[in-house]
Amino acid sequence: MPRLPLLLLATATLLGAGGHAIRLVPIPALPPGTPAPVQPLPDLPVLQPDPVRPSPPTPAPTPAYAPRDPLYPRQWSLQAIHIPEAWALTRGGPVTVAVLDTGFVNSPELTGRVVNGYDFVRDVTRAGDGTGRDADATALGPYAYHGEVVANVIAAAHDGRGMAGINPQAKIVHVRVAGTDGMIDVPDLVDGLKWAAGLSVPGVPANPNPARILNLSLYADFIPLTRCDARVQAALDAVTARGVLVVAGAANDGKDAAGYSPAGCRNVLTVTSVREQGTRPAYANWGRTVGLAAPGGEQGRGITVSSVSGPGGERSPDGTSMAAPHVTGVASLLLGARATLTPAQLRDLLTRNTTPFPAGGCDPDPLKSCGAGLLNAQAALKALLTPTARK
Ligand SMILES: [Ca+2]
Repeated sequence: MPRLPLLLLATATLLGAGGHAIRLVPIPALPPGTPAPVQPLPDLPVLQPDPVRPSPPTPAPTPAYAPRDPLYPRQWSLQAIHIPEAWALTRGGPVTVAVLDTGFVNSPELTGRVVNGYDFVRDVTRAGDGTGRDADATALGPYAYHGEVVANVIAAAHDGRGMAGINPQAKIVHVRVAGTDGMIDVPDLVDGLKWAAGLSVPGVPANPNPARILNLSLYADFIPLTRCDARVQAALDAVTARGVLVVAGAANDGKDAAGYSPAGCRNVLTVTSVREQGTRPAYANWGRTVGLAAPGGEQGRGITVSSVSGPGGERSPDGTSMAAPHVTGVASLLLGARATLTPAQLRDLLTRNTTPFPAGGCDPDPLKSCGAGLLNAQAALKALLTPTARK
């Protein structure tokens, strides 16, 4: 049976490849080392101490707060989505987020908050670790950085080193679904989705750290691109019924996202990418299945991130892979402020409290919609924390 691959979303790296390739541009692999031990985190309570109250105590606004992390002044994407103003409302909370991607990298940005989750890559050749599925999700191969930088956008520490993440208290569970070739078998993705949300998967121990949000910076390359894959849809439906929000990148083909999986599926919040000016780069998918846009940048003006394997400890990738974790990070701020929010409530808060695109649209062609608007963390949090602003 031919493999139906999923490809990770990134169009370029610091090395630059020219054009907007679907595949990741190879970079030097992480240096070989001993796989890091599993670092289980305690189960997180589902409820706040007093979930009935309209909102948890909100710290006094501190608009002057700015992380001292040296890359922060170059993190234009955080300004674009009003993260500094959001940090005046909340500095985050210990929400568990699963990153279904290339796997575990022991990033100093996530010390004490990252879990080496599970390796779902069954194909021994593509796994590159001598085994099929196993409990070590360590990322291997030239794309190992991909899951690392996605996680760092969401959760990097405000520690005076590297970058600043959106929710510096979030806990990351790395679920390895991509092989060393950066491709993903659909059954591995389906099982990874279920496991990440705490659902049972035959032959795999239960996830001790079920996530509230799943980040999918990946997409299917099915030909023809006409529909959502039924297996992926069934998994998305199951995890949503469990109360878990799924955030996915729209993909980097410059085409209608409706034909892509998971971007074109139901029960997924699909995110396309805009550049700093709020307009759609040519690579970014579009259309009615796109929920909203977030910064994904473009070549020469990517998303600045910490990366242990990057030159000088940093990278500037661009693509819808980078847009999705901005939404995931803000969703985790919302869940940190109110743990009882459902996936539907999170979607509404995120898509109904956006910044309008310049001149009314992200693209001169009205067909090429980027969804409800540009992610706005401050507006979404205000809508949550101000009862009169809610409907
Ligand atoms: Ca940092």
